[in-house]
Amino acid sequence: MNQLPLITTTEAIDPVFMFIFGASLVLLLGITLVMLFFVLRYHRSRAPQPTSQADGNLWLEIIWIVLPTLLVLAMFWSGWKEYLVLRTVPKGALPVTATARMWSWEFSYEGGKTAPKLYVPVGKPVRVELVSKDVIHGFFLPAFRVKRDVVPGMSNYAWFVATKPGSYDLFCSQFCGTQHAAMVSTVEALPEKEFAEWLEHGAGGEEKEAHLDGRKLATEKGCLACHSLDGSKGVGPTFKGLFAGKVHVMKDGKLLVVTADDAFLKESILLPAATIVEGFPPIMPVPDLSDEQVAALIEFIKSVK
Ligand code: HEC
Ligand SMILES: [Cu+2]
Repeated sequence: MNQLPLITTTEAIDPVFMFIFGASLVLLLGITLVMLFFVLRYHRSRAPQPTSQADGNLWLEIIWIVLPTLLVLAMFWSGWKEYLVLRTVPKGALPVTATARMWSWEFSYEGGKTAPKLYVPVGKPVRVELVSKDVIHGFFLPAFRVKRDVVPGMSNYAWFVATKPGSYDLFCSQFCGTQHAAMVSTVEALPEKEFAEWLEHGAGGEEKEAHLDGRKLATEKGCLACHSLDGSKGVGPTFKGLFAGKVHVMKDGKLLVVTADDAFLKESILLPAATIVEGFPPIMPVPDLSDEQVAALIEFIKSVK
């Protein structure tokens, strides 16, 4: 861009890809053509009897050992060199934490701002810390040639730089459960000024407030991946008509009928394992939520009638 000749992850990876792809293509065509030629030239109708018997050819053998060895070493070397680019975060990169959970992404910035999309400034490298709250997810940015597993309990990272403003796909590349396909988001690359504005104020204030919007929160925190709002059974029970209704639960190994009041909802959200709704597996992840967020979620669940 303007100052340093910063090599982007795309610039690092594409030549390696073209080299390996090109070498494979040349070999594929070369071997196929020679094979076809031999099949025709030495067809039984043309050459009914073997005309020569070669026991070996030292030079041929040396060539077909040395050339492929050099070729695969060259592939390794170019791949390794550019892999190091992927693993070496440029100085001054913007730190962002990507939190993956079944089945959503949350991106948080220094200063506490969070967003369901990965906002980044154009021209500035971004270091993404990869955190999983439950199972193995995959952080995949095809446009930037970045793909890295997000493993629970393991510290991992990726970096990239967007050189043009725009919206780029962000996928989860590891099959992580029934709603895996819904685990999509985008990288929103904004010009540096707009990004600074977004981070500081503007949309910032709104988003902070919006955080207490229960519906939005339920989407961002991934609740709606498991809980429907229309009465249909998902991975978990529907939120529709849940409040004040009767729920059959397993608690301490006993089957009970309880009323879904505030206290029950709160416990169900904060300690999912304490009471298990009958007919559902005990797989709800323990969310990490502030008290206000829990209150907003409960208000939201009450509103789904
Ligand atoms: C991975 C899927 C999954 C996610 C994500 C999830 N839940 Fe659940 N949830 C379940 C399952 C399964 C149950 C039923 C078993 C149990 O009680 O633990 C459940 C039960 C509940 C209950 C009790 C429901 C009832 O009918 O009595 C509430 C309330 C609830 N979840 C709220 C939430 C909220 C709020 C979030 C988001 C912060 C959330 N869940 C995220 C799977 C999920
Ligand atoms: Cu995933």
